Amino acid sequence: MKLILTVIQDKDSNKLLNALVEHNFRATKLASTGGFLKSGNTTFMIGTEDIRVEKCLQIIKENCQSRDQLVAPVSPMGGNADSYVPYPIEVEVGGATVFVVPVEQFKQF
Ligand code: 2BA
Repeated sequence: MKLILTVIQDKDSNKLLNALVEHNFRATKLASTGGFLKSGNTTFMIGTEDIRVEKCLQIIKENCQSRDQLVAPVSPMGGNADSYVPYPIEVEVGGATVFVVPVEQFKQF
């Protein structure tokens, strides 16, 4: 068994959840925050049999798209201003960041 952990954009979360349920995957949706942008994103925990991992990855890929996002600059508070960029910069936020982790035990009580 594997645990698939995937960080996606909030905008794609309902679409992905519906597609997972439609294909009989069990999933838990968690509200998360990206460390770099410090803005909300969504993390899914999906436990599944090894042979279904590829299908799950395909569904994630099909339902999550990358987008460009503007990052507002944060002015330095009395610190070194050498690296300060006074205008917003654009970063490409990926459709999905995925970790596939082996599961030692799966129990439900
Ligand atoms: P954030 O940390 O908010 O990052 C959002 C986007 O900002 C990243 O998109 C990347 O394009 C950019 N970025 C992140 N750190 C950067 C840095 N030090 N310098 C320049 N640009 C940077 P993605 O790479 O697609 O990541 C989307 C979200 O996935 C991340 O949100 C984070 O929540 C999660 N994530 C990505 N890699 C991860 C990892 N290795 N471990 C845990 N979570 C990860």
